Amino acid sequence: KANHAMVRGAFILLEGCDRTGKSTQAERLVDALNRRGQRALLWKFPDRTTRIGQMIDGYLAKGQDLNDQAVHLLFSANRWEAIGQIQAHLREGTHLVVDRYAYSGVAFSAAKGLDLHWCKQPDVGLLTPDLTFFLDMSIEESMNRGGFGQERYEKVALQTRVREMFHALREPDWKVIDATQTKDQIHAELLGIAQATIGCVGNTELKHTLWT
Ligand code: Z5A
Ligand code: MG
Repeated sequence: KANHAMVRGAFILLEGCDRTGKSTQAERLVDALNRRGQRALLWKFPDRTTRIGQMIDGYLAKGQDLNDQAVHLLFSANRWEAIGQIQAHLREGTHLVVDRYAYSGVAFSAAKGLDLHWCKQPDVGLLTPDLTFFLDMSIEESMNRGGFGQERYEKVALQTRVREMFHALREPDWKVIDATQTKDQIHAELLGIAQATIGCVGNTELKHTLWT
């Protein structure tokens, strides 16, 4: 069987502060791709379904205490434990739409006061996204959206530092999206850019170059 016939899937990441619409848009993007006959799968970090993910959920949602470094390493381990499955899907030609990743990992831990360089180390060499959308809006506006305030990190001062960290981590090729637009406007913008990327990744190799 000729290898060159194998077209891999695209790794599309959505990043951003809380309540910027990442999960809403990730779901809509996956649905739209599937409806166009392009196999696509949603992957959310943290993945709270694994054993490591349950420890993260205990910390975020159930008030269980862990020190900042230990939690940071759990979030990273939660990505590494998934990466084999993610790669397998991509190699089979399925597109992966990923809701948060290592940039969230570093932005939150650094915002809590951990050293930025230290924070990046556990994710060095992780699979690199083909396309990253950064959904951006002011913290004031995102606070007005539903569901804010239930979990440990949902405080204005921390969220403000997280946003600064995201901007410090921003790569030149990120697509910065105005998250104050309507859901339909954002969806149309994301779908168009995603389609263009999907058309390009085809025969290229997966890259394990995050922060290398
Ligand atoms: N965290 C970490 O510390 N380290 C790591 O490595 C990782 C994560 C991966 C949980 O993440 C926490 O983990 C998070 C970061 C930290 N900290 N906090 N806080 P999570 O991904 O599970 O967080 P979440 O609770 O699922 O949601 P979110 O990410 O904060 O929200 P979102 O996905 O960006 O937004 P949404 O759920 O799509 O929309 C929020 C609301 O706004 C909802 O009512 C929508 O209907 C509404 N919405 C969405 N779009 C719009 C537009 N365009 N207009 C108006 N209203 C809208
Ligand atoms: Mg979400």
